[in-house]
Amino acid sequence: ERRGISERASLDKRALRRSFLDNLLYVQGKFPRLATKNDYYLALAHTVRDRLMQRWISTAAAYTTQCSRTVCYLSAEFLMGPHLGNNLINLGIYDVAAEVVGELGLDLEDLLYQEEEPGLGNGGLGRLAACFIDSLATLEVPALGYGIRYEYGIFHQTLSDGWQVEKTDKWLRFGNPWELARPEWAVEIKFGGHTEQYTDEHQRLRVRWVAARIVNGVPYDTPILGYHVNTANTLRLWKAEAPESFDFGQFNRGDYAGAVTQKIVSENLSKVLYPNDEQEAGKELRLQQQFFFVSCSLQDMLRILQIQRIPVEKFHEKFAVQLNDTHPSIGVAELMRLLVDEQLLAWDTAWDITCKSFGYTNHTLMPEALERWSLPLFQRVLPRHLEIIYEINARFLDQVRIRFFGDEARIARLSLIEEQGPRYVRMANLACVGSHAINGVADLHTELLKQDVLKDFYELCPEKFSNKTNGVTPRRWIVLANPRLTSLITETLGDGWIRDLDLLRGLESHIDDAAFVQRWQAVKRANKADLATHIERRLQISIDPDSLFDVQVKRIHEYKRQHLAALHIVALYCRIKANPNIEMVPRTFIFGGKAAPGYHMAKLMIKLITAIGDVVNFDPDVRGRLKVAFLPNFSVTNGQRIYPAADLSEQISTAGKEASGTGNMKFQMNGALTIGTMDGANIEIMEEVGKENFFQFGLLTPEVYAWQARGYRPQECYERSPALREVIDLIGSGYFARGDSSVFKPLIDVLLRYDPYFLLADFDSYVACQDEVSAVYKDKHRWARMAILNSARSGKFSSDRTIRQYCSEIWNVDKVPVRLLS
Ligand code: 26Q
Repeated sequence: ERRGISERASLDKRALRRSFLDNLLYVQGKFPRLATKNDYYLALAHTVRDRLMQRWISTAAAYTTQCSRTVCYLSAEFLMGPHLGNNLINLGIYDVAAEVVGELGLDLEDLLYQEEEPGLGNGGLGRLAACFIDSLATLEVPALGYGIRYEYGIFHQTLSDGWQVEKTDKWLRFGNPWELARPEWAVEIKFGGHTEQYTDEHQRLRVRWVAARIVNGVPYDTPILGYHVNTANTLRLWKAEAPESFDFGQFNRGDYAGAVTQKIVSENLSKVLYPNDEQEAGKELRLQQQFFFVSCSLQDMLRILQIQRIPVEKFHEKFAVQLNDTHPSIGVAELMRLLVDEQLLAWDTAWDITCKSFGYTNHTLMPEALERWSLPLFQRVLPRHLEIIYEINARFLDQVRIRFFGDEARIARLSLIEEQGPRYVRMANLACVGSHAINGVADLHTELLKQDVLKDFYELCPEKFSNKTNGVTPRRWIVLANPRLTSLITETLGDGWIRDLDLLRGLESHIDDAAFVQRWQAVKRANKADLATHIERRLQISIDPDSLFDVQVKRIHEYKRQHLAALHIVALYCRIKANPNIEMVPRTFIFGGKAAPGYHMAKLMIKLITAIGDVVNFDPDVRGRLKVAFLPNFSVTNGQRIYPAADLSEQISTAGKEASGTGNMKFQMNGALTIGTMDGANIEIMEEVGKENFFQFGLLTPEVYAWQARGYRPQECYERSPALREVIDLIGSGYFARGDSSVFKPLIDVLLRYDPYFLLADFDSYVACQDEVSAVYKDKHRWARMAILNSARSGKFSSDRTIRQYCSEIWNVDKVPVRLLS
């Protein structure tokens, strides 16, 4: 029996080949002759999965026997990206796996691209959660990621005539070899109905929640292996199912169809990920989803306490529960309900436990993005939680009144309930009151939270606030995405940098080594050639790998200002049209990103970029000096091809709007230079690399505020800048829309009348800065040295650093090394 485990989990080449062929036969039911690429992918996935199991079980055993303190990361989104390549790297068998499949006439990369990525997130926030669970496992910290197993992830984006078209993301179509259903740990979740008071056997007044509807939550577990360690933590995602018994009333009355309808309604709960769409804010199903996964997760934690025989009063000693934005913040009220109504603890005891358990991370500075739920909706879905929130609020405001007697305006701002006009529950306020720690995701963002968005909470409890600047995992974003760079760095420094990214500083001493710089340039050139081939295949436009690759990939949003980059392209185009022989550094502009389906201006921004491309790419006057490519369906998978091939990283949000950004860090690590505003983590990137290695432009946050206060007139910028006028007029004329001046009118009108994101104010500064970029790029050697320094100084932006700070400053949790059981 012992030999059985070790044979099936062995990492040597012979055993891998044996497993691969066995799995093809016994899991896929195919001989090599009939096997499809997908059969081979799944056979390899199961080969890797077999090797994860032993580590997963050993990890669970270590945590259970040691009753380890555990991080529970609650997130409505986990944007994981494909698992196979990452697991091969973390197991240390990527190269040997490539040999095994190679000897069978297959290409490993080809098989990796078979995997449908689990796109269970919108963008930055969901991808951050994925980087965090990678780092937690690598740092050997006991952790559970809790979320929703959406049947449909973020929509698949296609383009039709340059307009975005959404397709459903059927990621589970061919099955998911990485997850294991655990129906034995299913929980019941209540919705709606009403509450009743009753007196218990000790004559104490208690509340009972009589629900209108019950839904089952079934956990699906995915192992998350750390890099070169035995730790395999768990990502536990909940699927909603109709309880078998609940519809019998209806069924027995003969309403079979009604019972089936109920089943469909229940299962809708985990059906689809909501795009971060203002249109969709306040939707009932979204609140139900949030409560569903949070209640499942908290009940799961109580079950774990029970099996480890830990008294419920020690909940906060066992678990550190982190709220990824306000999406799971209903957890504050739900934990109170579980502790008071079900575990029968006294209110004060329960409140003490709750506050000591939760931490809250804020990810936004946009006031309109703060989550609120209308009272009638909240009452309808969660009647008991509304009562609990009223009670929390009454006690909280009593404390506030002691500190700020008579300051009614402040009390109204701090209240969990918004009372002016229609009434709302304010989820950020609930998260702040119910947490012992509140953090922003970059230095500037945290400062703005303290001065602005959460000012009143800061003045009440300054000690709760701290900054945790975001980071990204170098395993996925360098080792997996950029194997050429990985080889070069490892040959130069050894492989220690993969777990300790600060060691990249060692590259600085090679900056005068001509052979090293040349190899560096060859790596970038090869990555660019790969991406050029990919673009040519996808978009049927030719790309010059020696042109400057100028890249902006991220969700499409006005505050991120993809249209500012578009204005710059048009400015360059105008220069060429005015003087066809003008000398110009050839550039390839690469864009990617999804627009929320109901966000019309964002969709128009995509149309503008593709329309400019359709003119510029084929105008003979341009002579190939400018190319514009909008790569459809930006995703983790596509990001892995794009970041390694970038020369220039566009991080051009209006100062004070981007909480952090994380794409900026992925570009930097892969040796792109940044053109950026002093926003989010850009500021810290510039601090690390030095001003001389960063292209900074644009208004600073206080300047933006001052312009706003003075009354900003974008029309004046337009009138003052001839270059800007020419660009705006050309777009406004319909030049990029076959003469139809109506297409881009809404976009141009907003810019000239309101320009809420200060594009016109920043235009001249941006264009001047881009001219500086071109001047530097002409000196290829200088550019390469700057790029090397950017990479060498990216150590701070490893999510390992971020997670160490969360562990010591918020979670108070230590690592628990895992011994392999055999
Ligand atoms: C809200 C209500 C209804 C439906 C959807 C949503 C929703 C969903 C996702 C609202 C926001 C999000 C995602 C926000 C997000 O990704 N924020 C980004 O977080 C990153 C990680 O901290 C930062 O780097 C980015 O600056 C920030 O924009």
